[in-house]
Amino acid sequence: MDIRAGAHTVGGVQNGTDFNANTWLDEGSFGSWLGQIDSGVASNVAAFSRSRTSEGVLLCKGVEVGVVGPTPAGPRAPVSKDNVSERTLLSVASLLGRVVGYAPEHEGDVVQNIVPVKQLATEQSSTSSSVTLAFHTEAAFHPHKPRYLLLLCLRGDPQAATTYALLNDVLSLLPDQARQDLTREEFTTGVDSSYNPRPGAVSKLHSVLSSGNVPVWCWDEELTQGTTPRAREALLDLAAAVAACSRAVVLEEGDLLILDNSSVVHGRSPFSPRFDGTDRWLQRSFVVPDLRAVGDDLSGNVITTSFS
Ligand SMILES: O=C(O)CCC(=O)C(=O)O
Ligand SMILES: [Fe+2]
Repeated sequence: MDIRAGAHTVGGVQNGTDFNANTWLDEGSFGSWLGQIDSGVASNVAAFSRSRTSEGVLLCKGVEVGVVGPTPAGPRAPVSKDNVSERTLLSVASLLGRVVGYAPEHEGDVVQNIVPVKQLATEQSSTSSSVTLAFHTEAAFHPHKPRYLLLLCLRGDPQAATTYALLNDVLSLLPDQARQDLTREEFTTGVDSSYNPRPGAVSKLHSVLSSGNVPVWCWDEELTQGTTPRAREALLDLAAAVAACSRAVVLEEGDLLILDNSSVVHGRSPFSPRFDGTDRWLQRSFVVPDLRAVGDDLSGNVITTSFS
């Protein structure tokens, strides 16, 4: 972790008023920006995506975010900024696979503004603030969950720590019995409220750990439930192991944090926003390895699976 990459300079400031990141991605017109990604960032990202042994976390420092106006009051509120951060984020994300949005979430935006929303301060969602955001695999309930998520910090908050735990660390602490029990398909995960689910909607039965050579993790501390006594017992062991090897990073302006959603769970500490345009502001993008696997649940770059 903590790979420091050189400053990323991506050309002139543009007026963002008519800029739509989804359209831009659909047209593939960011191709010319790919060549402008700082070579240190590009090679670190490429090595990260190739490595079977990577820890699953890459932090690039000093990434250019352009001219950033006040933090908006919500993910889809108008913003006053140029397009540099969106172009940077999409260009780097496209090195890892196919960038996607999810229709119910932020209306399918491929670059999402993650900002504290006053009315949602206590929710278990990325726009909360006054509560601990529990550890989760991003969209753990989703059949087409992202392989990677990218968090680019436009404005930091010294109180807000992004927390995470690496599967390798957790496995070293997990009792053998729990590890075995977590590989059984005896778990369900509730559908996140941001996906407008029908009441009580849950995923199909799944395992929390895959049993292959390179284990894959699918767990949401709040939403994953065991359907048998041994599954529930194993979840308690898992939560204890994760708590014991939790790590944290306080994102600062120009930090780009890339998480491999198959081997890292993440969350966030509480913080106290002022809701005055100076609050923490991240931009987030999601990447899947291959759009073909999504089948019919796709419109452009937006995954349309419905849970309602
Ligand atoms: O705010 C953060 O640091 C992470 C929030 C989160 O879980 C997310 O954006 O997916
Ligand atoms: Fe998340």
